[in-house]
Amino acid sequence: MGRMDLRQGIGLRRLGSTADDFQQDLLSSLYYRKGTTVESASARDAYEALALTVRDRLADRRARTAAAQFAHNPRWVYYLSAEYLLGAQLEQNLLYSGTGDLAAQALKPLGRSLEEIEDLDVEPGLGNGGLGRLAACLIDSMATRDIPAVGYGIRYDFGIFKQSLEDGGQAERADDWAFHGNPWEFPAPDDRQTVGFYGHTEPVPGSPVRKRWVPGETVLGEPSHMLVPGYNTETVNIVRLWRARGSEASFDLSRFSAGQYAEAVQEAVRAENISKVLYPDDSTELGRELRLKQQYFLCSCSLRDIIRRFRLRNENWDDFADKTIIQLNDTHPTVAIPELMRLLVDEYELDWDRAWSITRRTFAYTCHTLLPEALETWPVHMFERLLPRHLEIIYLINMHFLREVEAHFPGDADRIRRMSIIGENGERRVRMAHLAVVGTEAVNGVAELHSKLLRETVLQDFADLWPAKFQNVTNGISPRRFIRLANPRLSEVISDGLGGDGWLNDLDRLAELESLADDPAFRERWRSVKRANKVDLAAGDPDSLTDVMIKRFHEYKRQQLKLLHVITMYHRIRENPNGDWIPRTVLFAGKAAPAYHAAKHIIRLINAVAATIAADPVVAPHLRVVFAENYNVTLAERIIPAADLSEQISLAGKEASGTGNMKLALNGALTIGTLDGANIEIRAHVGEENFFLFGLDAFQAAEARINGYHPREHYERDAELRAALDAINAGAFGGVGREVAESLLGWDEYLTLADYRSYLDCQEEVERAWRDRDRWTRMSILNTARCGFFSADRTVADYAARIWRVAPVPVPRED
Ligand code: 6GP
Repeated sequence: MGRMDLRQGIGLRRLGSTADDFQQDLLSSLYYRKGTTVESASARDAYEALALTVRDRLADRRARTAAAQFAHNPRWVYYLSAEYLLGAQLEQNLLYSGTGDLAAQALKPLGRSLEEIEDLDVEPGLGNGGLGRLAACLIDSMATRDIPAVGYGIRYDFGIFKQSLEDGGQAERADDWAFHGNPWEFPAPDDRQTVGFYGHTEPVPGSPVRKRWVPGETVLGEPSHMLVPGYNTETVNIVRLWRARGSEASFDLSRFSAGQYAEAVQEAVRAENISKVLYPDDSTELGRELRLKQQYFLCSCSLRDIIRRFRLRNENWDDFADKTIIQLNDTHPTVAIPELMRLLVDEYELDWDRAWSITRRTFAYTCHTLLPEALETWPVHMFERLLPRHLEIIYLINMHFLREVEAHFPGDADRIRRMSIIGENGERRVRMAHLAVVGTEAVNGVAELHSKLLRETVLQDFADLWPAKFQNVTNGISPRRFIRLANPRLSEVISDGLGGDGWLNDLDRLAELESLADDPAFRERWRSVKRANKVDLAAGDPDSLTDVMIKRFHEYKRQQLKLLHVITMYHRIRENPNGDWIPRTVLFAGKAAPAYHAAKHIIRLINAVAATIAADPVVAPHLRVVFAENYNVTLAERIIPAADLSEQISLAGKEASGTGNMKLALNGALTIGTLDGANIEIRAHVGEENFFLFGLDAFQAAEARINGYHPREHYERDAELRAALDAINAGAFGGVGREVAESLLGWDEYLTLADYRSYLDCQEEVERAWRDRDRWTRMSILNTARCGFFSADRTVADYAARIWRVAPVPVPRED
């Protein structure tokens, strides 16, 4: 394909690229689209006009992308995810459209600075944690690699709750992120879909398999999309988000007229509740019908949209899987498997075997956890009520599947029970992970250890049956978001060192920094960047060791272990006030699921310890504990560049991968960590000598559990540990935290006490390294230089080659 100017036919003017052009367009947006003038524009008017002006630059590329991709009729990647943590859009889109400088210029006549305007840009917090941010990084990298892709998700009215501290404990407020509107979004009401729930099924005369589903309730799914630009390429993909609405007929005028105002809108409200709120939970199953409703809503709308897109260019169903790969981001969208079967068999009248062969080749599944409580299951009776036809289809899938198991392992009834999609221990439940493995072509974990543990433990029976199906694709992160945008100072140093910014699309090039690790002038610059970032963050003395633990609060991640270390340091400093202490700022940030009381107790105790230390004149000069409220992508971008030490201290065998560990290492923080998740691969890349390792490995942890673990033995044996726990129990920290101590001494599910001594010893090694500033800086540079592997561009290349089997479709430039 050569020239492509889609404006030609309609005589549309091309957007100019000079400062003058940009300014004109901004003023015109202000005037014609916001209906205001330079004189009377508010800051928000200026923000929206700027957003629209930047969006226009990308809309152009979007139109060319869609034309090139459809002309090519490729295999599309459809990423199905209940969560996306996209991060702030303005800074991203300025960078990806190369208009940052133009924008700063153009705002001047409005008397506004770009920083002031950027503060008005609200991050859509449509996710909880790692899985949601991974989705955002992967769609960024798919666009950057010119892979035709659409991300599908839910446009929650309320995203992840806003966290604040009240009396040192977590308080939650609703996140009405689009209260002022969202200028980045394009509504596409013509592509709305109708989704059914409840009701019953009826036989179809003459067909043993087909059924007619008569839903008892229908709601509309209305899509809008946001642009997902690639970096340094023409491609602009989209993320399409569904919002639930009642039908036009859902408003009951007669009831309204009778004064029954609430009843009049009841149906619409019930429909709209489906996309009302993101479940603030990332590990435990809530068991709520509304959540299953959300999942089905996402899947049903998205699949119909995918089929609509397929049929624009194709006719034969046998081509469907060659043109479509649907990646399931964990089990939340797994109901897409029986839904595709239902559409193919009941609506498009394909026979079962043909439909099943298409379905299986269309889906792939990524698992993001090892926690048994995070493996979703739904009560059969709930499924039956909400999705009666899907349950019938699941039974049929299960029947065929169990026959296959029986053929491979004749007479192994126990295995059949273990593998069945329907769990029969106690209440009968649908096991979504089993359905996801059975209905897909590939299953992957997100780090080497995780994939191995999936094969050898959680999904072992399935790996026995289909060894080739199981793969590993180690996670990665967007270098644009997490280095270039988050850390402009470091980016400049890197670009100077490497002679250009080509590394942003080819992160392996960071390796060229290695030769600079011994250059004193380069080291000095490296240090001054870190210091300046700490000054900006203003969390504490910029010359102190900035020790950060930023992630969701969960007992397996072991914020409580970090806290025991802090309490021990506090005791040591008090006992020896004139010791040669290394000043430290310990920074925590993260949210706890609102119903997760144990995690909330840990937050409360952190803040109580912080207050006690701050009020202690002996200890405060050496040690400061900070809890940064409302951790989100934007806050992560401020903290990560300022970190010296990255805490990745989960119990080995519990963290699937971690991605914060990658972000921090890439920004030159050194990791103290266990042999868990991607820590193992980070250590292998940066070198053992540049990583602080401690603790049990996954095998030892499992063994400790099997042999009968007694946390009290550690307590009895270790005087400093005893002092820390006794202090909590004695009420030394405002009387707070006894629940934490009780759980650690009582059962200590995640072997915190077993790893305490090893962790403290390792922290002493950290301090030895810190005292030698040149050694530390060298280690820091080498961490950055050797982490190129953790680019999400590499992750996407892996998925494309091994799981999706798709190739890039470049979008021609304008000439
Ligand atoms: C997270 C995992 O806990 C984390 O280790 C991983 O890096 C991330 O996914 C991306 O793969 N899992 C979730 O957020 C989750 O909700 C069900 O898992």
